[in-house]
Amino acid sequence: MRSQVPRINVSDVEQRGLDLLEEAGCVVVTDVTTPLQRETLRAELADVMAATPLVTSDDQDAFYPGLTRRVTSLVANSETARDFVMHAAPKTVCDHFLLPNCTPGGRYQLHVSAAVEIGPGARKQTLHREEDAIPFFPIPRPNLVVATMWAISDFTADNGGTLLVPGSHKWEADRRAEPDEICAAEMPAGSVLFWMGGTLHAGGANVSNEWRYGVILTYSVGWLRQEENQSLAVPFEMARKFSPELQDMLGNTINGALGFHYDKGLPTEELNATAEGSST
Ligand SMILES: O=C(O)CCC(=O)C(=O)O
Ligand SMILES: [Fe+2]
Repeated sequence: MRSQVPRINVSDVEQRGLDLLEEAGCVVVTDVTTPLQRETLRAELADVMAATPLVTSDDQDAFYPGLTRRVTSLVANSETARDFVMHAAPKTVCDHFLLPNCTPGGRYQLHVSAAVEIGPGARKQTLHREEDAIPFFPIPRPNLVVATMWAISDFTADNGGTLLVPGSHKWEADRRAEPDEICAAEMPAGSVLFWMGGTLHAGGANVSNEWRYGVILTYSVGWLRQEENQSLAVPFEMARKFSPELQDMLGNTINGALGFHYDKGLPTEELNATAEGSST
């Protein structure tokens, strides 16, 4: 039988979602965002999306396929994306899978943020693991990264819905996925796909006439180098106004001694030195 991505409601993340993620390495969670949030996010990102050209390369080995568009720095670009980053559903998942692998008293952090559009005619991405960027640890390995894809439009097998290989987070590094082990995460707008840093996946091919619009947010243990440099992505003056929790999530904190040796204090103290109040 063709494999499938398990699906649960947002109210079941703690009860069932964690076990499903452990077993399958991926799960779709429905009813996470409202239509108003998705509309607001689209409006907040509209200008930067319009100013960002489509990938035009037809290089079949390129990580980003042609006819796709990718806008990063979402924390700086969208207040709604900030709410997504700090949402209770990823918190439940990351507390469970990442916190045990953080330094004592340390945290996990935002690793990558991007709005990803896949246009009609785009080819599929190459299967990969989010943890491919991290050397040294043999695969399978302890959980270092959790990934989420927020469906802003519907995701279908035809419009580029993310492809997953359930169970592959437990595979040896050199095992290749057979065609019947790969499935598309079909989900209505408002859902969020979660997958583990070790799970094989890819953006799907878009053979439809519509655009697929998703927001990818990934999280990593705080002692890792972030894939997206959040200290540069979010201007200092802006980060100062954020809540302490969001500032920490951007990596402006210490993890054991890591991050400590800047003026021998908490980076957030420096960040907040002249803050005139904070809000998310
Ligand atoms: O667009 C997608 O569905 C997946 C994107 C992805 O896996 C990535 O950019 O790492
Ligand atoms: Fe990926």
